Amino acid sequence: MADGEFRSGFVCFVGRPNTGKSTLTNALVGQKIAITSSRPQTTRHTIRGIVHREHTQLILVDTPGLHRPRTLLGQRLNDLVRDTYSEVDVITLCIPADEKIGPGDKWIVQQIKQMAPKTTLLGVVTKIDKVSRDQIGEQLLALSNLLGPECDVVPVSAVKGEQIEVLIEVIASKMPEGPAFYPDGELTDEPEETLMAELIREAALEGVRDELPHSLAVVIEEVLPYEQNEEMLDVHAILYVERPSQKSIVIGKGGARLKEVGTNARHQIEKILGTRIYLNLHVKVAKDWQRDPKQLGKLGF
Ligand SMILES: Nc1nc2c(ncn2[C@@H]2O[C@H](COP(=O)(O)OP(=O)(O)OP(=O)(O)O)[C@@H](O)[C@H]2O)c(=O)[nH]1
Ligand SMILES: [Mg+2]
Repeated sequence: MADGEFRSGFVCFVGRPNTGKSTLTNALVGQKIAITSSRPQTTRHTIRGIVHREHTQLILVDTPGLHRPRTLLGQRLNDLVRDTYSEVDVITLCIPADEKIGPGDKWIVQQIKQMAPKTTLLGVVTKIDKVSRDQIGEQLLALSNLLGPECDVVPVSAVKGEQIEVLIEVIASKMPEGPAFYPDGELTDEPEETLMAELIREAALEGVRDELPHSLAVVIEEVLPYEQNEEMLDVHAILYVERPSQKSIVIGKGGARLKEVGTNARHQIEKILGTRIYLNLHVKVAKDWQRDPKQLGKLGF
């Protein structure tokens, strides 16, 4: 890049659920702004992260994983991702190094080429720390065949921090010239309440199985100054589940699980906000909210 030339723009990360999009977003931003988990379909809204470098500013848009939807929530999440195609300069498809490219990936590429035929498409092989060098090479070739010869492919490991700066340079090179969109130092445009709700959901996801991760939603009810200590915040949150049986699981014997979730979430929130908090968690049942348009509306979908 020539001296003095500043490039800026938007790039979204898309891919099947659980392919490492949010972990990569956090690694590129250099701070946790998106929650991650080993369960598919963790991300439920588009999250903007901002990367600042001397000659570039990249606005990353992390999106929910794309899959064949089984609930109204699933449909809404897919629509949300499709909406972002038209708003970005570069679309980056994430494929994990340790999984074969399949029909789900081909379907996503078809959709992108149909809906955003002129947008620059880039391929990323994620989680390269999990496989051998030979396997990385094979996956890069397979991804290149899937996308076509005009698209670059880049291998990365977000967990090991490998190739992160290389990926930033490759994305920056595809951006138009233009000024920064966000002030220096701003890492996300997520409201603090959303960050708090997400960190609570992440803590609650830890260790639960089957359908429960999908049934969890978190809403921040109130944030007040803490009465006994003005420097602390008093945060009231509700964890919604879909059935009474799930409520008992989340609360645990004598409230033990909920307490642990509260402690873990509190530590994470305090780290990110830099403020000490008092966290009140309540669990409520919102019957089948994933399929109910009214409930979905109330929960912000
Ligand atoms: N070993 C390894 N694991 C990774 C890497 N990146 C992500 N993971 C793991 O893969 C799992 C899924 O990561 P996420 O970042 O939540 O995936 P996602 O694509 O955002 O998932 P959805 O939001 O559900 O679509 C988590 O358990 C991560 O720790 C990586 O570079 N190396
Ligand atoms: Mg995610």
